[in-house]
Amino acid sequence: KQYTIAILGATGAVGTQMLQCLDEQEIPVGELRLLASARSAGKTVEFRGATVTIQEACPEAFEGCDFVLGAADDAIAKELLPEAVKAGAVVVDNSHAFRMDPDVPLVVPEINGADVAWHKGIIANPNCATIIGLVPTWPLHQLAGVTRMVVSTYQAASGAGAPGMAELEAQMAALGRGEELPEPRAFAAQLVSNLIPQIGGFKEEGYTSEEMKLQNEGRKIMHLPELRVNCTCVRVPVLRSHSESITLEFERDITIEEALEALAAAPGVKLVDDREAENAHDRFPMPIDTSDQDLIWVGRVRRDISNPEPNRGITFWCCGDQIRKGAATNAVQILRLLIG
Ligand code: 2RA
Repeated sequence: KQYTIAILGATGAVGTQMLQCLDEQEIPVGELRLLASARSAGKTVEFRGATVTIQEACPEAFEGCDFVLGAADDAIAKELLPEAVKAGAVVVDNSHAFRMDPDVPLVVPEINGADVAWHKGIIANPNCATIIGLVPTWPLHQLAGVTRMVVSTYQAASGAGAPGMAELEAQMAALGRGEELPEPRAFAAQLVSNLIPQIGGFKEEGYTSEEMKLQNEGRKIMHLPELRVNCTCVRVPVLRSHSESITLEFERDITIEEALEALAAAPGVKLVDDREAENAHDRFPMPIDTSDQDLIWVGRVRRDISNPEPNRGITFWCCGDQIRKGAATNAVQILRLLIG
């Protein structure tokens, strides 16, 4: 069977990556509709040897669609995706608009793929930092029951969208040539050789919206309503991979050997943890290793020596591509679950 599939927000970093993932994951596409703003309408994109013309996004564009991949911002998602459901399409949305809706499954296929069964038209793709942190957390939870997570994230400029990446590249190039950073100190100018400990707006108790997502989405995805999470999200001058330092607390004993064995076998994970290795690339994961591929690389796995119980805490480091597994790849993997 071939499907009529639309991408809403087809020209952004995530929408463009979704197109590539449809091909990579061999999704049977009969008709492809690329929907974007009026500004992009009329431009063409190649897909599997055919030229596809970008159309302006509007409710009528969903007529006859089997599936819609949402890669637009929250406001456009809220406005248009319910129209897609009304037109009979099943939606996989990457925005934050529907993630916490009780009628909307929030899915990481390696963790709770079965939740797609109760969708009512929309399935939400989790936040990139949530996906990247939970893929390696899940196998350890299955072993020993996670009760608490303390996380620090080091998030790439790509999370701020394609303009953020382009700006950072330009600023880095300018620095490389020893030029002055141009004023005004735009997003990237503030970022080069700097760190910004704020992503999203400030919410309760001084945490940002990005930091609360890991707790709120983590509880929903892992079906752990009591999970306790303390997260600090930081923007760093890296192009497209997020990194995270994660300390987990468990309700049952887990040794390092058990943790390493579980991570080595975990779906979606690549374990890179050899302190004796010749070079850093084999010693631990780094963003330059994980960009433009779909696995979450995990390393620096060690017992949490600050936990009063000798085998109830594990700390590790992980890196993953924010645009791929953090967004587009995960969404198309959900689509694959729906198609079978
Ligand atoms: C960020 N997770 O990294 C947010 C949105 N992609 O900026």
